[in-house]
Amino acid sequence: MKLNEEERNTQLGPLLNSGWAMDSSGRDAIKKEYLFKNFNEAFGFMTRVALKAEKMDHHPEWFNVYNKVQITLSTHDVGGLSAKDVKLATFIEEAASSFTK
Ligand code: H2B
Repeated sequence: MKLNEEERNTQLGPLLNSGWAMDSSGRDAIKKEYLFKNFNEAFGFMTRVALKAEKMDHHPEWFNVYNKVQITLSTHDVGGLSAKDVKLATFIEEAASSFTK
């Protein structure tokens, strides 16, 4: 199910205040760019996220160049943002914070 307005305020709000942004193309998706010290740190982070994504059966759209990882989250099955995107984004925030920049 797509997030309703109340869920957007209460659940999406905190993420939008911590560097996540609505997709600028108007698509119902959120995105954030993370920078790491080097490729090793970036890929270590991506590995943690990949394992979580497999467990959740919910996968990020992402792009990596060296120490940069750009992530977009949306739920393809519902054509927009769902609770799974909030859950994965929250995990991603935690995972990123465990790597020193
Ligand atoms: N990831 C994302 N981001 N959205 C989905 O709708 C989705 C997914 N669906 N991962 C899952 C896999 C589905 O395609 C499989 C068949 O369970």
